[in-house]
Amino acid sequence: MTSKDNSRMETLEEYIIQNQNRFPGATGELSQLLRDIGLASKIISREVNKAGITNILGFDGSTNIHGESVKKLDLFADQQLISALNRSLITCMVISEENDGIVKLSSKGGKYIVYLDPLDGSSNIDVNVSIGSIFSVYMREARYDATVREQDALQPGVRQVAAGYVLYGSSTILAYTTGLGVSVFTLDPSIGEFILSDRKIKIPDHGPIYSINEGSYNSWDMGLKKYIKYCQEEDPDTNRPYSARYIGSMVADIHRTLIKGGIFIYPHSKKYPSGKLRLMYECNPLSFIIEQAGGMATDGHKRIMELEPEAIHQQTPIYIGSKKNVQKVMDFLNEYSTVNV
Ligand code: AHM
Ligand code: MG
Repeated sequence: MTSKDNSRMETLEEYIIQNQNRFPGATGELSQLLRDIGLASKIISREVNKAGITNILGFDGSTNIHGESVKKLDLFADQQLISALNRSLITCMVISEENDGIVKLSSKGGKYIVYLDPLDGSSNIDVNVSIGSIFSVYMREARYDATVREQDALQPGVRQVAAGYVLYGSSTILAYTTGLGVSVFTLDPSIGEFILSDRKIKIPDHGPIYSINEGSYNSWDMGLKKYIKYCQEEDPDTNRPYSARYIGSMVADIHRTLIKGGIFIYPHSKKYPSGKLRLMYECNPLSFIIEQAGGMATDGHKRIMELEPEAIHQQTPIYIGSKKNVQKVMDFLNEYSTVNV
């Protein structure tokens, strides 16, 4: 959008308030929560952009609950998001990739529970590759009970009331859904505002791109091996061979998939028998976004958002993207389900 179009610019704040006004009984609390996340992500974006010129790059020396080294920016992002959510007193607890247990916030009566991956793809920070933040929001079921329990957070993805991501790439993009389609905003750094860039984005039904870490090929199931070979075969009618694209930052890979179509896969393997990616703060929120844009997300057999969670940090395989691509890989997985690798 050029400066000539300024009169038509709609900021994230305006957009959230207008949407809230469409629901006469709305309390405005979810709107506030989304604005809190918007504000925190602007601060994170600023730090990510100057990471190379400040002392913030590098490890802080500790490891998170998955045994991975924690980078300073991960902690910074975690703190910014949690303190933004704490200030508005509508969230009772946060579950974050960077914290082992639940994080109880000041408002014990707050009606929302928020899952966060504060800085996903953080191994890419040092090499200037895109990274992102992911969030997923649930209503607390026992909301007048003052005791905040981990059990309240174990809800299937179909119960999310909002979810979204922020991608810190060549520009900073925020995409979110409350179940009425996916809206996308681009941060204009000159005015410090997220500007609406797409009101109801749709993912193509089919896309000629596959995205997977092929280094683990030898430990995949036969059905997946056959599907990837299918992607590489020549067939002009179905746009094959597909292109391979893998950034290694899930938010960036999913954002490309949303725009261009195709499929992103993180399967189970010998190294990750249950998959690597986390159901509650990576797979569910990104599945909600992709489904709301008209796509599909499964664990190879079942819809991701219908999986019953047993633990806040549990992992799952994921096959996510354009409907036709996801259906195709599931056909391969079913056909070869009894064949050993
Ligand atoms: P992280 O949460 O520790 O950053 O790990 C998650 C990331 C995803 O963004 C990405 O899709 C995946 O790990 C890449 O894993 P791999 O390097 O095994 O391909
Ligand atoms: Mg992550």
